[in-house]
Amino acid sequence: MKTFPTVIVAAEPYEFALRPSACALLIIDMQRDFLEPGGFGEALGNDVSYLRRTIAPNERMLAAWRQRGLTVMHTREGHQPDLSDLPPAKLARGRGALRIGDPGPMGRLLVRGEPGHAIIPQLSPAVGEVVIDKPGKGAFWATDLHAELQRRGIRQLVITGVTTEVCVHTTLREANDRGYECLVPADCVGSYYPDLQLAGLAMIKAQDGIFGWVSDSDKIISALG
Ligand code: TIU
Repeated sequence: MKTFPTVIVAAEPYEFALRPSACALLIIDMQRDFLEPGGFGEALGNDVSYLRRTIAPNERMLAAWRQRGLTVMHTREGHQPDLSDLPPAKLARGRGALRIGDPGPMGRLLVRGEPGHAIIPQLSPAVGEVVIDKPGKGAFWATDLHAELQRRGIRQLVITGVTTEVCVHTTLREANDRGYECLVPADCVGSYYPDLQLAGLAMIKAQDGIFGWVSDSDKIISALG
């Protein structure tokens, strides 16, 4: 891979020194199950339209990373068809009519290989882009993500996807503890709850960047040049 000079991204709580060759774009769980009607997100009682505003900015970020030949990774939340990797406590959670593994209009909810488990077509992974299948909210738990990043010399993550306060936040916190510098473009992460979106972003940059930095897609793409 080409090496690129460090670029300075306008961010909060202060500017982020982005090292493109050491910085992966990590797109969290942009799956039909969370973003389209009839999936797991809606089964939990959520309005999926809140998440759909993240699609266009994620497309722009993905194009920017691909054009420069930089590292892109995707994650998907989901379980084996026999649900052997689904903790009973996760299965039992909530009081909705539908649960993980139940049939829905996009196949069995949150089960690997079902139509709803797929990444939305707008952000389909390209050949060579790592796709991490994860049974939990965090992308490091029970996956090879850390090893895949380490072997590519990745030290920084631009984390996008859904949902802000759930899988994005869990992954960001796991990444922070493993020594990655994390930058989150606010327009590329989404929550079903506007107040939790704001709180999730505030928590990242509070205390002078306790978990990382917050910026937006335009600032990151223009800094890359
Ligand atoms: N429910 C919710 O907000 N999120 C999840 O269940 N998974 C992810 O965030 N991907």
